[in-house]
Parts: sequence; structure tokens; C-alpha cells
Amino acid sequence: MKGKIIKLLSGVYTVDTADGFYECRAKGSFRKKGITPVAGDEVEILAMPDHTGRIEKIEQRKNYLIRPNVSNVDVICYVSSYQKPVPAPFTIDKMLVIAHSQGITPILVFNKSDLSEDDECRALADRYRSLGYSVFDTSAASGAGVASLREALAGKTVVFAGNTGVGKSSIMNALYPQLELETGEISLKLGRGRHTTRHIELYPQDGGLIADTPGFGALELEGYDISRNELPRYFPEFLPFLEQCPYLDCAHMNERDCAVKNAVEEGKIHNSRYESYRQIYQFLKEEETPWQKKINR
Ligand SMILES: Nc1nc2c(ncn2[C@@H]2O[C@H](COP(=O)(O)OP(=O)(O)O)[C@@H](O)[C@H]2O)c(=O)[nH]1
Ligand SMILES: [Mg+2]
Ligand SMILES: [Zn+2]
Repeated sequence: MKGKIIKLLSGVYTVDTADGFYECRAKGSFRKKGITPVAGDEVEILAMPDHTGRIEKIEQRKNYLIRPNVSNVDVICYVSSYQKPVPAPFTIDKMLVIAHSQGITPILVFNKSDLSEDDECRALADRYRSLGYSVFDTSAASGAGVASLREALAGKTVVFAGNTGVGKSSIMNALYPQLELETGEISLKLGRGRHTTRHIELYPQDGGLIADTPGFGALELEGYDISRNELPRYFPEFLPFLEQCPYLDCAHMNERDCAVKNAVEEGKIHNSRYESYRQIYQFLKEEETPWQKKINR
């Protein structure tokens, strides 16, 4: 029987099938092969009459996120806030690189729009808009922007990410009141116990799914195996300049006459975006194994 894993709790997978939910364990040989089923996986199960079962096969994944551990994601909804805390451009850029590398559509949310007329944050939001990303200004407090965000997420499998305190849970509650997520300090205290349990659940929303993942904040680059050669293509504003570099394998780091660096000098590429590129490039270089380093120059 075919189905989709919508929940993982203490090693038990809940699989949604045409015949209702099945509480499943993973086939023993998965572990030997180092395969772990994750929420979002399309699977084949051996179904028992009492609605337990065993996961026999995992279909090819469209994409995969490490933390939270979810597959087949359509949208990462990355929440920042105008104030308390102010946005962190580098964490946004890291997330965008992960989203590009996995073929996931990023949506940027700037929450707590009620708190501030902060020009700096507004400029940041506009910068990402001008790069072609979907950007929403919201207030979970006043409800501003919530309806249009809901429309953008309808029918999609969505993962929320963003630093603690930006209002992820508040926004998710405003979007989908049936979730009844804890917010504020209470969630901070209780949250700690919950992340260690590797609990993840996909809830139905407007014809799609939404991941409730209490424990995670910003997305980290570790483990995605992003190659340094691909990285420039994950910065859309670099694209017009890549062909103009005099070296075919230009890293856009320390090369002379680099078209990307010239574009930064001329203000055609924002300095903060280029700085993010450099940091991520450096990170990927350090993460590579020696044999990868040889291949990648
Ligand atoms: N003023 C204002 N406060 C908000 C808004 N959204 C969330 N908050 C507050 O910010 C704090 C953190 O919210 P929470 O949803 O728990 O953030 P999370 O850690 O990202 O899930 C709570 O005290 C919320 O009441 C908003 O739009 N405006
Ligand atoms: Mg929360
Ligand atoms: Zn270059």
C-alpha cells in the first residue's frame, strides 16, 4: 500500500494512506544501509489489519532538509522580524542557498510590522524583493499580511524556519488557528524538552501540509554537500556577471578582474550579499573532504 509519512514520534511513523492512518516501523534493512525514512517521504508499506505496518520502500525524494528532517518540501517560509530580534541577513542568505540547492521555493516573511517603521529592515525586505524573491510583511499581532501569506502557501508542503522569537509560532497560529502552538516564553521553556525527542509532524492546511517543528531556528549549511562551483548560481544577481569573468573557473574570491567583484565595487551587487557569498564559500571549502578539494580546484 502507498502512503506518505506525516509524523515521526519515537521511532513510530504515521503513514497517511487511502485507507487511513497506519502506525509503522521502518524495515530493519534500512538501518543497515544507513537509510532513515523521514516525514514527507512517499512510501510503500506492508499494511496489517490493525492499522500497523512496516515501511518497505521509500520513493525517490524531490528534496530533503536536514534540520528539520523533512522531505518533498515545496516552500521554506523563512520568518524574520522587524524588531526583537532585528533581521540577520547572513542567516537569510544561508537559507536561500539551501533552498536553491534543494529546489525549494523560499518565501521571506518580515513579521512584527506593527512594532516598527524601521527603514533599515524595510530596505532589506525591498532588496530581496528586487532579487525576485517573494517577500511578505506581516504582523501576527494585528493580522496584517496574514491573508495574502496564507494564499501563497495554499496547497504547498511548507516548512517554517527562522530564529527564536521572530514569531514563527504566532504566525502559524494566525494562519492556521487549529494548530494552537505555544508562543513566547512558555514555548522556550517547554520547547527544549521537545526537540530532543525528534518529533516532527505534518499537518493539513488549505490543501497542503505544514510542518510543525518546535525545535529548529535558522537553517544550517552542514551536510547538504553543496559544491563551491554551484554556489555562484544560487545568487541570482551574480548571474549576469558570471560569463564576464576572465577565468572559466573563477571563484569570485581573490581573482583579479573578476566581474562579480567589479559589480560589487560598482554597487550593482549589494556588499552584504557578496559578503554572505564569501562566508558561505569559505565554509564549503572547509567542509569539503580532501578528495573533493582536488576535484573542485
Ligand atoms: N508586536 C508583535 N509581537 C509579536 C508578533 N508576533 C509574535 N510576537 C511576539 O513575539 C514573541 C515570540 O513569538 P513566537 O511566536 O513564540 O516566536 P517563535 O520563537 O519564532 O515561535 C512572543 O512574545 C509573541 O507574542 C507580532 O507580529 N507583533
Ligand atoms: Mg515557536
Ligand atoms: Zn569572478
